[in-house]
Amino acid sequence: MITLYHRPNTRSTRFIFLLEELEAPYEIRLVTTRTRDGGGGPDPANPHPLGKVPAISDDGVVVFESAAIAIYLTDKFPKNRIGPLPGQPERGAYLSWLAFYSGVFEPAFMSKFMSWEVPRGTAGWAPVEEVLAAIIARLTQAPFFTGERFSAVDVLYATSFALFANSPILPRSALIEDYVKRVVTRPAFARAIAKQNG
Ligand SMILES: N[C@@H](CCC(=O)N[C@@H](CS)C(=O)NCC(=O)O)C(=O)O
Repeated sequence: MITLYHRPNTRSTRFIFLLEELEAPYEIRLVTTRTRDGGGGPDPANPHPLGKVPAISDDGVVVFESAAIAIYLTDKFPKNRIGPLPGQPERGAYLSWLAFYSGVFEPAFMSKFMSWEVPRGTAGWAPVEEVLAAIIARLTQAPFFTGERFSAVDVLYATSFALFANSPILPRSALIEDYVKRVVTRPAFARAIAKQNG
């Protein structure tokens, strides 16, 4: 049984979406975290080393950080083919875009949000415009990051894009809007939203 350490309306909500897609047995454990306004605080029950969400425990095996949790869960629950497995050709794109999400995409948006100049050639990420161009190039070739099939990669990117939909830090793109629609109209997304308050 998977335990998801979760706080509503945070990055952990999309793991309810993923668990629903996987039809995995899971329970939600609501925890506190620090909040944007300086309130809240880490929950001693949460195994994430920084007290962040998401984290999961699989009968005592702890996994934290979104990309790692995505890989762990899709490897463990392969029935619905939500993540390419080792040996499948799409596995390369799967791992690459998941790592890109944590190491490039999120820092790029945070840089833009904070108006930081990205020291190109030194920072491990790149300006958001360049990152978005790479994503648009990928989604011009195929409907999803790994190709023709929806995967956990799309859970991370599409829910992030949905969050930034009306923000000036995300330039408008019909291609991205269509992509987000393809993902958030999935029934598992609606189930996740219904369940996210515990
Ligand atoms: N790098 C983490 C980010 C997780 C994260 O920052 N989560 C926020 C909620 S959206 C959080 O728990 N913040 C509380 C804190 O920073 O202590 C991941 O991708 O899983």
